[in-house]
Amino acid sequence: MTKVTHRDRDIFTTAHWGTYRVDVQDGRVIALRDFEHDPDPSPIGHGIVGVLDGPTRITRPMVRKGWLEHGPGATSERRGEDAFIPVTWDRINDIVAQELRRIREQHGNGAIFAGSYGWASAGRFHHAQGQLKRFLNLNGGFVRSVNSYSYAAAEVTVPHVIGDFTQLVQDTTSWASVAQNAELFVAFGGVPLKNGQINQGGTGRHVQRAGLRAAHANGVQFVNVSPLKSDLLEETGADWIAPRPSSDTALMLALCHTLLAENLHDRAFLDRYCHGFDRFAAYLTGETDGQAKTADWAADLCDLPADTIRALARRMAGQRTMISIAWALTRQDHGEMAYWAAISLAAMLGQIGLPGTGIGFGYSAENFIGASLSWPRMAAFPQGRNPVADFIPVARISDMLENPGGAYDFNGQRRTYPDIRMIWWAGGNPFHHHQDLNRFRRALPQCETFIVNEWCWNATAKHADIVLPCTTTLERRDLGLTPRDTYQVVMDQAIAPVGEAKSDHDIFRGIAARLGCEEAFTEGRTPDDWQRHLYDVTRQQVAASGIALPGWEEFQSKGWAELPPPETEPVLLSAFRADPEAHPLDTPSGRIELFSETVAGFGYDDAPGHAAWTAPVEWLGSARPGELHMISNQPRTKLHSQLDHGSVSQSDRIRGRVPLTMHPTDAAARDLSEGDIVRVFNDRGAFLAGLCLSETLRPGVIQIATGAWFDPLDGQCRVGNPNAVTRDAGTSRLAQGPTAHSCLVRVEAHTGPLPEVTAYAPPEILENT
Ligand SMILES: Nc1nc2c(c(=O)[nH]1)N[C@H]1C(S)=C(S)[C@@H](COP(=O)(O)OP(=O)(O)OC[C@H]3O[C@@H](n4cnc5c(=O)[nH]c(N)nc54)[C@H](O)[C@@H]3O)O[C@H]1N2
Ligand SMILES: Nc1nc2c(c(=O)[nH]1)N[C@H]1C(S)=C(S)[C@@H](COP(=O)(O)OP(=O)(O)OC[C@H]3O[C@@H](n4cnc5c(=O)[nH]c(N)nc54)[C@H](O)[C@@H]3O)O[C@H]1N2
Ligand SMILES: [Mo]
Repeated sequence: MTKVTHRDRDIFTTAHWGTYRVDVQDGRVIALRDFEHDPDPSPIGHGIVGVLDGPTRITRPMVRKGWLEHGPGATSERRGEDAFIPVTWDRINDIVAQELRRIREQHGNGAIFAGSYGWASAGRFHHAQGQLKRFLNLNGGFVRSVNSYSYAAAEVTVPHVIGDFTQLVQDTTSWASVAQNAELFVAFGGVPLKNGQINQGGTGRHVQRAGLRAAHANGVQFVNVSPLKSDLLEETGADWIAPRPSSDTALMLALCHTLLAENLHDRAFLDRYCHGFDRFAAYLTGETDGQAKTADWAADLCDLPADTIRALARRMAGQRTMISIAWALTRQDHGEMAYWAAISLAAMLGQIGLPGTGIGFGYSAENFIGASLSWPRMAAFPQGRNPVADFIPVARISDMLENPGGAYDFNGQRRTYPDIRMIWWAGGNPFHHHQDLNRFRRALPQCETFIVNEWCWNATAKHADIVLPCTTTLERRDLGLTPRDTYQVVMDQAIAPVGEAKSDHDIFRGIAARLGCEEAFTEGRTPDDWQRHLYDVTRQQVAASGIALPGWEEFQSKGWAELPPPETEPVLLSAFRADPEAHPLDTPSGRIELFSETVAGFGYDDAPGHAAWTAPVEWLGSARPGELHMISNQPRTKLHSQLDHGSVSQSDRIRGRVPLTMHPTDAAARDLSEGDIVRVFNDRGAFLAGLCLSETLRPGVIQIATGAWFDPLDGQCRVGNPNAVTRDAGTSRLAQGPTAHSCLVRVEAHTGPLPEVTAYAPPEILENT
């Protein structure tokens, strides 16, 4: 058992949602205390107290009964229903090593899928995906996934238009610059404070609320373009415009058309900094397709008054304007085009690259966006080289499992789906995050062996063949080093590992020993050695950019360190604006491509070479009577599915079900009242939820947060995971991103006895077999 040592200072931890001091009594965590330097701490972290042990905790290695008794593949359709048999680490290491060998010999490494998408936990060393990938790279490699569920459509499209997307997100103009320089902030998808609780890799200083407040106090006016009024802090006094969901591209095109028709566009900017405006303009005027993209045209599509659209265009042209575009707009049918349209609109306004104005890719999304950060380069645990070149776009997993050898298009490539026999997940929860989970469940038996590293019995663990129990961050030492926050935090081990749980690193080390690559995996370093090494390398690297981090001992004894702010406030694309010849964009023309020959050359009917409107398959414009548009956005009480079983996430449940918000008119039409248990359904599946009524969302739209632990019974989730009904299809042939937000459903009262929630109970575990 790992020895827990406590220094003469408080125990610190950091997570994607905050930094805390940990109170431990008799070897158990009894409370977390918010970090005193955080101006706006998040309650999310407190949800962990109480679930570190107990029935939802996985305490021993487990093998699914049917898999153990009948071998790989024989009973795969029993996944999610079968019992589990606990085994020793010795035995599980043998089993996993042998199965990995078998798959490699019989099918090759190209039959192993370990995209393993997911947020795992914060901490620079104990990063589950990094550990898994390093281990598999030493064993012949694996099929990976590319891009994210967050914004895949933008990751593929934006580089064709204006440059590397993640770099643009990192370079976002700061809140301080917005407050000082903008007059108008138009937020497509709002800036919901619920999202700013999160920062990938650790959070010590929540700044989103202060950023909004400072801008408001300095006179910046806000417009919230969203189906939800609550997507913007009430005290900003934001105007609320609520177009039909998934119609933003039409709205933005009409804003562009109005600018053009009223000669409000910045010709000089378009000439100097952009490529292909004439081609785009020909589309706007209808020269190319016979349909002018006027405000009247968009009014019908967006179900907004045309005058509202024209007035917004004039206002944006008349004021120093920042456009913010939520990542949610990518998670829709044709999500590529909302981003291209927003860039085109910002280009026509001509304010890109100037302080406080232009465009921002996701002020809505995470705390670090718009925070003033210096972005030093930090060391990462090396993953090695993957000998397998094959990959899939991340959200195409069910397609892959259903069509081995099948062809598909992606970003100009004609590709073939691999024939996958083994899937390994560490640090993600596909049975929460993927769309149309009933389809995913039906497709999963294509793979013979599904291995999952997890600490809690969520739906992914329950659907596994082999479960490797991992520790949480509170049961191991780690490093909270992140460029996305000013605070760098030690991550102490607060308690001993629960049960027989091991860190992902130790799990892979044990299997590596069976496969003869333990030394190559660890390089002879213990986890503590690795952390010291990563810290020292980071310290040297940041010193090169003039930033001083304390020495190891000082860092350890204080518990945290603070990075200085950047010398100047970040302004997105300011260098390009100052001198486009010296600082060209990473696009074929070096300019903003309002028309892209590259994308046009792909010849995709669903993704032309400029921002364009194509009606989504599912939206209010195609709804049959009684259908509603479901928004399944990020949860306020947790990060995705993490800690869904904890007290914070469970606190807002209505008779054990996730709250679902509906407009009173839609409720009246269905004879539903506040607090009712409702059944939300379509041809793909169903889920139960608890009804909340509110006039702060657009009629015809319902909203439910993602993240509840999937609890299927005959295709119906008993708790309220919206992915029981979402549509699993790519955004287009260009990006093949997820489209969770384009989804039509029906809602009715649940009748009959309320089924028992089983999501938070362990599966059947057979002792002594
Ligand atoms: N309908 C709908 N679906 C969506 C979205 C939406 O908007 N609507 N959003 C999508 C988006 S943007 C995202 S990013 C995804 C998020 O999807 P995920 O990132 O898969 O969701 P998480 O719940 O964060 O999953 C992380 C898992 O890692 C586990 N974990 C934590 N620490 C460790 C560790 O140290 N080791 C190991 N092995 N495991 C650990 C947690 O218990 C949890 O099960 O969901 C997507 N799904
Ligand atoms: N508390 C918390 N914060 C999180 C996360 C979490 O799980 N919990 N997840 C993090 C992750 S991984 C990500 S990727 C980011 C995601 O960041 P976002 O994508 O910005 O987050 P969402 O909440 O999905 O969407 C923001 C808002 O967009 C609105 N919206 C949805 N569809 C449309 C539309 O068609 N048009 C318009 N105009 N608005 C629309 C919704 O009302 C929604 O509230 O959030 C991060 N922050
Ligand atoms: Mo995400």
